Amino acid sequence: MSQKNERVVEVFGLFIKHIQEFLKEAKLNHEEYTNFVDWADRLGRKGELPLFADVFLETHVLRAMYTDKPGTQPSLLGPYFIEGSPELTEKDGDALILTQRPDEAGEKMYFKGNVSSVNGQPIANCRVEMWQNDASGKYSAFDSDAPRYNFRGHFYTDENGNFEVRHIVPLPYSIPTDGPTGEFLEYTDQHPMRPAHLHFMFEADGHETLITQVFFEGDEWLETDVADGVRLDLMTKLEENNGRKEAKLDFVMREQ
Ligand code: MBD
Ligand code: FE
Repeated sequence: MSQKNERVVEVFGLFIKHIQEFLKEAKLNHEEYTNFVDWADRLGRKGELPLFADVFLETHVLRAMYTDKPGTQPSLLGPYFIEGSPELTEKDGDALILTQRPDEAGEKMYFKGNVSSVNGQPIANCRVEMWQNDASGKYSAFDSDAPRYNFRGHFYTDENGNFEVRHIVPLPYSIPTDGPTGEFLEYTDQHPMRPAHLHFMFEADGHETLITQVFFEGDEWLETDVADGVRLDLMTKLEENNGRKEAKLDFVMREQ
């Protein structure tokens, strides 16, 4: 980098200043310091830095940016998004079927959404990306035997901003506890659970990309989500209709 970017200089300057203040305030002795560096080194080597950051830091960035802003609250992108998902084409009635194996475990559900703009207009042809974990709590492409794009896909809203997807009911699950992130949870006396959730990313012309999650009323981990990703406007309710499990939620995108 030949030309220094002022913003980068500012951010890294603040980062080192606050790390130094942390060392001072915690009165770290030398042994504690080397233990801390060792922990951080193992966190990186195990590939858990994105996990750790998204669980303990990402929510604070989003709250600072979006609290009290109009439109649907963003939530965590998290460490388990990958590029290149297939466009969904197969249907069950009106519902697109989210990529899955023929004998996929889990309880079938149907999710209906509507995407509109803060100006009140429905957004047609909005690109909707969706991903979730499977019935064993795993995200494809991460520590999972499932095909790379299992439970990942994208599609477009209709002329009224509507979409419908058939997938499975996501389950509450544990972030990995067998590595340095798990150690941190023990040191800080926290459980590793996230409430069940669906991931969404909405992209539409003239609008800010909306990355968010959907949560389910009654989930026992809503109040203590280890990643603090729950927002009031991201709650849906799983309902039984003619023997079908269904849920729905409206999403509102901010203009650019
Ligand atoms: C997840 O599934 C997730 O969505 C986040 C934000 C962090 C860890 C695991
Ligand atoms: Fe997730």
